[in-house]
Amino acid sequence: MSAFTALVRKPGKSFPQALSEHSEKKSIDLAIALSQHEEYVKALQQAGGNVEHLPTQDQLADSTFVEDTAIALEDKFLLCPMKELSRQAEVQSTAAVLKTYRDCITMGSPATLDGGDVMDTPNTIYVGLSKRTNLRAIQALSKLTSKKVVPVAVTKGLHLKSATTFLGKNLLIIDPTRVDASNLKHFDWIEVSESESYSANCLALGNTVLMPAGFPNVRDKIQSHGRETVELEMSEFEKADGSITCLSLIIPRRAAL
Ligand code: CIR
Repeated sequence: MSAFTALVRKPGKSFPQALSEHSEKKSIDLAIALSQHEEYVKALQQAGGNVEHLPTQDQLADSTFVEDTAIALEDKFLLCPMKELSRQAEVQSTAAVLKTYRDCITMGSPATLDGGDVMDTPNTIYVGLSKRTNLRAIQALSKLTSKKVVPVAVTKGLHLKSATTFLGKNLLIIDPTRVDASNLKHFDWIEVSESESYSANCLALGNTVLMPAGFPNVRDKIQSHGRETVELEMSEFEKADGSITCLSLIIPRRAAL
């Protein structure tokens, strides 16, 4: 049996019009993005995942970033009340599949939440207070889980997980210039510099860490913690302000049963 299920969605025809503040957003190449997405799917499978493709949504430019649409809680899924109007229709499309696994709930206005702001760890869920996620959502989330919910202010960039991701066993990879890290000090850190900031978004799957290609120093540091790394070309997703975790919604086996 697979260790986890990963929901993914190929970029659709309108992906080059994705929301983005990246300076090269006008040069997004759909064909390259599709081939990078294929490699991403292969990496998920090689890490032991069962990959389920959601239907492609050609009209929804950001729909390949499925992580933002929902969160796997202990016994249910939370459908995210996304702030960006152009992204809200993505949620129902993800929900149609999630409902086949577990119950889905949501939270009402004025809460706004993107999955990219939710960093789950064994006992605590850290949630970015960001351009997309507000305090009302964090307060509402704390009533839906037995874990502690701790806000982390995002001072630069889109989401909390643009700045830091949890690699398991108390280890974070982090660019501390982008967040208020005072609530994250008890973790061990792999600290990346501002010029390496894009590599702070990694996806840990058991002992394997998926990371963006082009950061050899960061790769070596991750390997020095005994992890295997898989480097992926992410150029087209980076131009759309997206990174490694954004491209999948991971359902751990316990939630997929
Ligand atoms: C957006 O601005 O919503 C998308 N272009 C990028 C979303 C990236 N998602 C993520 O970091 N979880």
